[in-house]
Amino acid sequence: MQTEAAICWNAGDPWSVETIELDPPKEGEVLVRMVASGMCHSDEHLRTGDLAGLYPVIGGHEGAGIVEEVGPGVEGLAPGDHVVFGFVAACGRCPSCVRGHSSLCDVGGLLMMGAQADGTYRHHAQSGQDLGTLVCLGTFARHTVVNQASCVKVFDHYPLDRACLVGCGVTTGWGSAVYAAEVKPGDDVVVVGIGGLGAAAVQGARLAGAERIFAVDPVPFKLEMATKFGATHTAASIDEALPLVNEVTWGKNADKVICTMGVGDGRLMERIMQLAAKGGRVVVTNIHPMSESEVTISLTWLTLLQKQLVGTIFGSANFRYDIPHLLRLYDQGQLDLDSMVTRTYSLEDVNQGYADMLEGRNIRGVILFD
Ligand code: CXF
Ligand code: ZN
Repeated sequence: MQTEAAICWNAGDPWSVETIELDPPKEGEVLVRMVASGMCHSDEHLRTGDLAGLYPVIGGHEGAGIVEEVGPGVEGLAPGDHVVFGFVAACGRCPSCVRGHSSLCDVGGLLMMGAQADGTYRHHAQSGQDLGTLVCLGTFARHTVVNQASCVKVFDHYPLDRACLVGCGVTTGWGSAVYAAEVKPGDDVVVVGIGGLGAAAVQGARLAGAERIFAVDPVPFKLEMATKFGATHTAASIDEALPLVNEVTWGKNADKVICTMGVGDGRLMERIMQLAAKGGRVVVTNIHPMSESEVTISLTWLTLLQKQLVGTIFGSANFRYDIPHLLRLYDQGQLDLDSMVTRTYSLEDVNQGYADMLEGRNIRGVILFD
């Protein structure tokens, strides 16, 4: 069939919306008509080359849609089902999955490369050239073919223009606070960077019972939004946050610090570590440029003050559990997804959406397909 998709042909190129050829789903694969796709910063990292990718590639990995066709061997999904994609597929059988760490799934790792599980491609340019799809999803497309291991079926009554957010940003941010940072009741938490991830991390910290939540971002609109999501204090920069956190916590500093900046910067890490209390934990959720090879941290103080520095992918969540769970919290009014969607776009306006993101105008932009 023919459909339309936003392709990045080479690192640095803008998204090019083109008609493509899409093959039917093969063994274990599912054809999905996209309803909505969030515009996460990682797609921009792929476009700029900060995140190494194999080009040409169809972008988008935070999506929700409706199943149109299933390939042989697909279980538990049928045409008409509403699905949200987990951006790291979960097979349910590998050592990580069976130990309850599906964000580290082996099949998910394989599919990250952008080809289907059998190493071939379903998406092709008009010239016939194969097109990869970001993390084997490619949600910047009216239709896509994905592996069943990437799909979770959700109730029909959830609005998919909100549900798409739990496919990456919300689960990643929320899980960064709840699972990776293990925020406990009464903790003091700093969230550095208030985009989609940061806004969800603030909400996760609030739901986990944090006492004080410090939001750090240079954009006043984002700090205003962070306050709406549960931040108790705000700062425009790490330099401004350091004395504020120290004073408000009476010199203890933050039990947990969560890094959710647009792009990580190794030169900031020492000051980020200083935000953490003795025995505190710093969680790195944001992507750093792949080319970055140096990070400045005092490992003496890491040892002497028994601090922890940990990374997390997909908020260390198990998306088959966490996506339906977070959607229930949304349904009950405990998780605010509505305020996270600042603007919506058509697929043709994808480059405008990213320009708005880079200008700090959006918590999340969402592409709506008609
Ligand atoms: C990224 C991680 C690297 C591949 C694309 C998605 N995570 C969240 O945005
Ligand atoms: Zn993402």
